[in-house]
Amino acid sequence: MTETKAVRPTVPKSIDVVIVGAGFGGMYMLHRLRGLGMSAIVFETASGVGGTWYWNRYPGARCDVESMQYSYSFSKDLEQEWTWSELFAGQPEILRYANFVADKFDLRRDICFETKVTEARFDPTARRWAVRTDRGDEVSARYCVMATGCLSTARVPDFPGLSDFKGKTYHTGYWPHEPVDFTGLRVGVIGTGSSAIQAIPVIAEQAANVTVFQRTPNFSIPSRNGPMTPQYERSWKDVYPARRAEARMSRNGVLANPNDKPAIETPEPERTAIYEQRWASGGTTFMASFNDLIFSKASNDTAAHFVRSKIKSIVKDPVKAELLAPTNHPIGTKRICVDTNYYQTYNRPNVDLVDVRSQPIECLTSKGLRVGGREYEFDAIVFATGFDAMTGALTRINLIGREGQTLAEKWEAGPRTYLGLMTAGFPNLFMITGPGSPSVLSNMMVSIEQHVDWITDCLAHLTGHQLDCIEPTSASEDAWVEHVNEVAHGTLYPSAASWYMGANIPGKPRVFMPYIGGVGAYRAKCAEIAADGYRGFRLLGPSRAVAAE
Ligand code: FAD
Ligand code: N01
Repeated sequence: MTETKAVRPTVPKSIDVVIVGAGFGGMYMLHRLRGLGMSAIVFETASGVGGTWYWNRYPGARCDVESMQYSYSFSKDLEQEWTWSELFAGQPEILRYANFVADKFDLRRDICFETKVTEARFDPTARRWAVRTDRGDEVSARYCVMATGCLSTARVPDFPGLSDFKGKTYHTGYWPHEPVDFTGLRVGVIGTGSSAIQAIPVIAEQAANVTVFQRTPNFSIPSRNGPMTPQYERSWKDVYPARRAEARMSRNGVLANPNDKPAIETPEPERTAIYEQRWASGGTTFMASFNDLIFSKASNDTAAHFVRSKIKSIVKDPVKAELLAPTNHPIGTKRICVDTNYYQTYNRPNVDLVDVRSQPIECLTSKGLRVGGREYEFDAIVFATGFDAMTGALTRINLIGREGQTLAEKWEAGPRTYLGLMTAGFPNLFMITGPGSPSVLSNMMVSIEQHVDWITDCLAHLTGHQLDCIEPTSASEDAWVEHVNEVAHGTLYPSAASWYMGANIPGKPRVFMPYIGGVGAYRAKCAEIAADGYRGFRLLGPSRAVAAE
């Protein structure tokens, strides 16, 4: 198992499929395409596989879906062979797993690392994509699969004076490969999302002091992480196929033991007892305490109130406790966080909290940053400020469709897709976990495998029927976008200024991007559409040109 660079493959002039990205999506896509006998090459900006787990090396980074579930299911051998050391694996172990998979399936020989795709232009006559990279590669591909990731475009806000700061700066999503030692340093952390909530407790153990700049407090549930016991591992491995099948048809791709009762109809003290039980067992499945938490504000309030009281019972300083208790969004409508000792960390004498909602960060200075006229001095600043999520990696590539329109232009008012898999005007271009699919609202491993399998079946269908072109119709796309919106607006999600809504990026359209209809229901829909001859798509054979509607 290695994290070493492979020999760069020779890029052919012409190929069946170009895959962009070598995270878990791109890696599995490559494996499946080889199984179909199609030629494929992967371009990846990083120097190794793993995507998210290659880039996000910040202290404390780990998954919050149990590792027995946050892992590939496609290979029975792999599933049995690999052993996780903790219930929720840390980033180094997940990266080792990605490298183990790359070795086991000999993936690197078709991956060009340190190569960014800069442009892909569709030629409607040849029905092929002309793909270009920053290394000067030019390749003509029948199909493109964008495995570019939903959380792969790290973003530092445009603070005035950004380049004035003389100390070290880091972004959680673009962390150095060499160890970062904060011992004895004064560290500022901007942001209190999932990344910050994982990083702050670990940084605070090292640094002389940590000052956290919080714009919006988040709800966080203790992970209750621990070592993987052989018994627990066996209890999964013995019944893996059944558990995986259940996860695939579940609401979020995670076995959460959902309670099918509404909170609002559950009397006290039974309701609180259920929250206590979920809090004690830990993790994101807290949101499965009742079946109406994302639909009913009154129900959601009971869960939010419960977590706020937990925060206030942990954090000793009442001013900090008040600041840390979220009140401006329903629980779960911003990505719920999972932590190890996050709230407890604020009881340390070396950790301070500054509210930057009432007074935003004015600027960075040579010594630190300024808020409310006061300068805070630091040796290092950590930007835990998130990503241009879901659309950022796609719209940064100059993707030019069959009528000359770029994807960025087409999505100016928000992303538009059919099933989150394809977008009209861009034939033969697939997206893995694209906007309009359950994606970031799910166990991404389950959603990645579902998309890769669907795309593989689709390509097999096209080849088997002597077809070479597929594109959704505008009508099917419009109907899907409307459905995605309708379902989202039937929940509390759109009421939060979240990155799901594009709200973390000034000027980004406010559209709820993922599909909240549920992983199982969505899978069934995709399968049914395929079985119905790819209803809503236009499929063409070599003899006809792609017709505009
Ligand atoms: P990525 O892993 O993001 O890989 C995409 C790759 O594409 C990147 O390596 C990128 O460099 C490359 N790329 C992008 N654009 C280009 C280009 N133009 N040219 C070449 N290469 C390009 N999900 C869960 O389900 N459970 C979790 O517990 C969980 N924890 C997470 C923790 C963190 C810190 C983060 C940031 C995300 C987490 N996620 C989690 C979501 C995570 O992103 C997915 O689980 C999964 O790893 C995504 O895999 P991917 O292959 O789709 O994308
Ligand atoms: O990013 P975020 P993240 N001034 O966008 C703040 C996955 N993930 O990297 O909320 C001041 O959530 C911003 O404030 P606000 C997971 O899906 C999973 O933490 O916009 N503050 C927020 O507090 C997650 O949701 C794990 O008001 C500014 C923070 O920066 C996603 O990745 C771990 C600011 C950004 O939080 C992204 O998480 C890590 C400004 N100008 C990540 N701009 C798991 O454990 C932004 N902020 C599974």
